[in-house]
Amino acid sequence: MKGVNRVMRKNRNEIFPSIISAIIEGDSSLVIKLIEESKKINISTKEILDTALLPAIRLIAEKFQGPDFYVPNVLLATYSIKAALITLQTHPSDTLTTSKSPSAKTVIVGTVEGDIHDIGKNLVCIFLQLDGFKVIDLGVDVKPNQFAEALNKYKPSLVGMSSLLTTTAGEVATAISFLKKNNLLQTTKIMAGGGAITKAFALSAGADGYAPDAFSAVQLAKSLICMENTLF
Ligand code: B1M
Repeated sequence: MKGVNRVMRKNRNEIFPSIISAIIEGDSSLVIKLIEESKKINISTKEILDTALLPAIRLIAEKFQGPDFYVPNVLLATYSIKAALITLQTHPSDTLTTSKSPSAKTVIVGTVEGDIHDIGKNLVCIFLQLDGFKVIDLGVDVKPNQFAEALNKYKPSLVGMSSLLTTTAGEVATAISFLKKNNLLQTTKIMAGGGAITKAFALSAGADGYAPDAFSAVQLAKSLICMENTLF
């Protein structure tokens, strides 16, 4: 009830800081209500992402380096971001295309084996979905054989691999070489990204491209599978 009152008083200018603080507090139900409220007053998904979710994500990363924000706080905050992203996915009306389009290209995305970071990967998924790709999210700690099974099952145009840990960056190369060995990359491209990956590393690991952030990931996905005309 308290959360509902906090929602009802919001106008366009107040709503973004309110979403950010609800995320930092890890209050998922309030985040969902605020996102619903934003959509009711016709705030676009892109504006919510740019003005609330991305700043909140940056703030979580900053606070995690500080003295009074611990792993449980990070986890609660990240659940709230997930809740926000899922809520946004129920409002595809302001996007240019949707993954229900018959010509939607399929992209498989996963965080590589040994790594459970998924905030950045989830953002990449949602940006791709908002642009009309059909996204199959394999989650985190994805083993080479799981990528292979998904390739066989979904026949994607592109596979995205994310890695945030220096210790797991090598798993990108391991997974790519497993897929190549099994002849699964004849018509499928590979894109890599995440804090532990550089362009040079991605290319040396056998990826076709590297993207430093979610927006660039969409541009790269389009250029790798020759869809430059469907603009974000
Ligand atoms: Co961890 N963590 N963490 N962590 N964590 C980092 C990554 C770290 C840099 C923190 C630090 O020490 N300064 C460090 C890695 C150091 C290194 O190896 N170089 C680290 C560590 C060490 C660890 C543990 C080992 C800690 C421990 O237990 N001792 C452990 C590992 C667990 C595991 O994976 N096995 C761990 C655990 C965790 C939490 C569970 C607490 C939590 C993850 C929660 C979750 O994801 N559900 C967490 C978090 C939140 C972070 C930080 C604070 C934030 C990461 C994040 O979400 N950033 C991070 C420090 C930091 O980044 N300042 C840190 C925001 C996100 C939007 O950015 O993920 O970079 P990012 O994604 C961007 C781009 O990179 C890109 O687009 C995204 C959007 O712009 N991108 C792609 C990402 N994937 C892409 C894929 C693409 C294309 C672009 O194509 C496919």
